[in-house]
Amino acid sequence: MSFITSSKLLTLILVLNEKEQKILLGMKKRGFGVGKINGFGGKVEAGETIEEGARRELLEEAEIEAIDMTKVGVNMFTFENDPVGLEVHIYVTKEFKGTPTETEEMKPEWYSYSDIPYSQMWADDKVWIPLLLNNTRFMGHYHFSQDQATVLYEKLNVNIHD
Ligand code: 6OG
Repeated sequence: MSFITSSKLLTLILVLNEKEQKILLGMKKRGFGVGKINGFGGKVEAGETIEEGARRELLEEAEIEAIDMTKVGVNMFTFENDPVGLEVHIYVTKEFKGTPTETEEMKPEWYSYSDIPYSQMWADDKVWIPLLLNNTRFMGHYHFSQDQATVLYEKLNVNIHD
C-alpha cells in the first residue's frame, strides 16, 4: 500500500477543431514529460484560478488565446515510491484567437481524431482522450511505475459532475 501526502495542481488543455475532427497537440521540448506529445498546460500559480492557469499556459506554450474553455475531467497521477501526486484539471477549447506557434516549451501540430499518436504520449492518454472526444466527463487515477512508462493501476469514473 502506498499513500500520497500532497499533490501539485496542474492544468491540461486540449484544443479541438470539431469541423475538421482534429486535435492540437504539442511535443514537449523541456521539463517534465520531455519528448512526449501532450496537450498544453502546467502548474497553477499562486493567486490565479485553475482556469486562469490553464489559459496562461496555452498562451505561453502555443501562443493562442482560448475563447471558450470547458472543464471535462480531472486526473490524479501518482508514481511508485513518490508521495507527491499530480492533480491535473483538463479543459477543452474549441475556439481560440491566434495561430498555434512553436515556442521554447512546445511544438504544436494538428492530428486527426483517427490518428492520435498514443505511442508517443503518456500511457493514460489512450484511456481518457476518447472519452473527451465523445463529450464524456471523467475522473481518473493512474498509478505509474517509477520509470513513468507503465500504468500499474487505474481507476476511472465517467459522467462525473461539472
Ligand atoms: P509542467 O510541470 O511542465 O507541466 N501531465 C500529464 N499529462 C498526461 N497526459 N499524463 C500524465 O501522466 C501527466 N503528468 C503531467 C500536466 C506538466 C504538464 O504535463 C501534464 C501539465 O500540463 C503522468 O509545467
